[in-house]
Amino acid sequence: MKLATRVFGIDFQSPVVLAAGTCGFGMELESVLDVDALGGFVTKSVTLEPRAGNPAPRVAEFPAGMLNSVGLANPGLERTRKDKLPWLARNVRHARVFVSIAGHTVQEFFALIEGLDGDDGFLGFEINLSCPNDANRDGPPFALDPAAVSEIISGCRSRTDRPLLAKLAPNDPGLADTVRRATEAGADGLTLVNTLPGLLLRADSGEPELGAGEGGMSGPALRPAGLRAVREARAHTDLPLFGVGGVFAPQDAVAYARAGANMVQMGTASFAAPRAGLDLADGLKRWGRRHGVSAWDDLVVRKK
Ligand code: RRO
Repeated sequence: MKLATRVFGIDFQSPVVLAAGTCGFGMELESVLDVDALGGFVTKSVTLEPRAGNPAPRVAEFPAGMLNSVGLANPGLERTRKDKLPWLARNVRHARVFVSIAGHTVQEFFALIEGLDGDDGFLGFEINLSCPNDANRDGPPFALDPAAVSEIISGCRSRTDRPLLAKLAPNDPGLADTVRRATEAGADGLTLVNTLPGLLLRADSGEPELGAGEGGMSGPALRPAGLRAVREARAHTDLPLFGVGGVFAPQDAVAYARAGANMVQMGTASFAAPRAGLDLADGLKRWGRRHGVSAWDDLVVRKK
């Protein structure tokens, strides 16, 4: 099966992208996998200031997946520019890199775009509107505030010509409206979905398993939420969609394509096994051979 695909006018060598937060800035995986062989990857979300992150433990497993509250640990804008982007510019030729950005205010998103846009080493931005673990923000993530979605995406759009992905939430009761707003505000693609808010408690003490208390759930249990969100989004937009949530095996990626995803992002699976993204691409080729499908693009369901 031919995996190469073209979205928003850009060629990707495969539809498999590593999700934000699971591959650092690429260089952290250098010794375990050739990141340049991936379709692409999304960096850890970058904030204006460096963030140490939330108290340990930041990750807890359960039989159907994982709960995390990393708390946006990242080097901040200036160190990202100085220490991370130059490595990407030198080492990544074929994989498409998206820098994830996360503001605590609308204005911070704009400052991040302005601070990063002139640098080399990446293709586009993923606007993280849906982090469930931001202790510095009162209230729900921006993705659940329709006016904020419009304001952030249109403000980012006016500040960069690079591709912009908007990363949306799985627990959005107004997803159709959010998708419409992100589309009208000038996003080039949508990433669906971020993790789902959750809580794991110790039976003996009743204490949360994570140091921060609540977290975001990912892994196989998130797949139905991701598929539902992608299919609903596909009914309301022609934009390229990046499906994420429980992508482990080739059939998971194919299910996302059938829901309307042009690309898939892998998160929890590659957290556990860093090579999982490359293995998934190999598995997709075999899947196509077995099922008589000659191109990934033939699987992707378009808007009716
Ligand atoms: O850093 C995190 O705790 C985190 C982020 Br920014 C996000 O977008 N999604 C998530 O599950 N964790």
